[in-house]
Amino acid sequence: MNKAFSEFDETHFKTLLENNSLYFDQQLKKFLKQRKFGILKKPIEYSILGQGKRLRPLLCMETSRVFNIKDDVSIFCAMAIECIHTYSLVHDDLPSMDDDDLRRGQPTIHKKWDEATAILVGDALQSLSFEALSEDKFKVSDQVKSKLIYSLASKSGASGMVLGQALDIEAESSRKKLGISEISKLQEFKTGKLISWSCEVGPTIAGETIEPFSLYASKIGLAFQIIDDILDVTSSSKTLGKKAGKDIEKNKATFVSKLGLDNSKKKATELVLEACEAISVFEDRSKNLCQIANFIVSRQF
Ligand code: GRG
Repeated sequence: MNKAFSEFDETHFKTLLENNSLYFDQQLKKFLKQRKFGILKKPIEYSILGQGKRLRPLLCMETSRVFNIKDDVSIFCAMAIECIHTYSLVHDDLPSMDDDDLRRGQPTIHKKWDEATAILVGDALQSLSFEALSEDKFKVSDQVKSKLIYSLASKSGASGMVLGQALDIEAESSRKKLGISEISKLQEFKTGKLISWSCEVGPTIAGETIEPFSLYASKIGLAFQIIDDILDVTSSSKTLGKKAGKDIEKNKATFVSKLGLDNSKKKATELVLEACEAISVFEDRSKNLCQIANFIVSRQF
């Protein structure tokens, strides 16, 4: 592969992410405004209109751009995945789960309001995700729509992200420490499944083969988690917008505790190259996806 193609152009990526987030946030606000949430309006908006990186929406929209699918079509998938992702963060922060006080640089929902509100906000966001995908304004065929709804339900539910979370909780309470292949498997479910759905949006809407995008997703999903483990050790709560140093505090088996910092970084860098290779058949049209993969390993937050 052409090296220049896979090199990270930070300025280009920043502009791409900023423009995408601007459009995404505008559309999301419009989508939320059309609904009546009563007393849940404030906590729902607080959870989802915060400082998220909007990486999964960018993946939905960028894999769609590979096939010339317009942003006003892929935006419904972008909103759907961000709703599920935000629900997972709100529930993950609950005292019965990871018990966190800080998320996206602000107090978690159960701290700002209470536990019942946090549970309900998560529940509401999950339903809202499927409202976005079943909207009449989402102009794709019924077949594509039901394919996307089915795959998101399956990847976020008990055979996807929720299973990953259950395995993570089980591992924390077990005395037996996980090995690298078990950590990778757990992460494939916990973080990987939503990333994989986001990357498959473009080819699914276009009716094209998803394989190169699934491979790309599996590489960036793993790289994302490795970097998350690295940042937990090397960064601060202020920079991350969530509590740092939690893995050591919980004596958790992570990529860093197993491989060390340098080897973890090396592994993540290799995965980025493999991710870019997986979609290189799309040549110039996959350039931005390769930049996203690079951002995942160079990110500081
Ligand atoms: C509670 C059912 C349920 C599932 C929770 C994804 C998850 C499962 C929990 C999140 C725990 C965590 C911190 C995982 C590490 C990877 C991850 C998903 C980080 C957060 O994603 P970012 O960095 O967050 O994309 P922003 O805020 O930028 O959107």
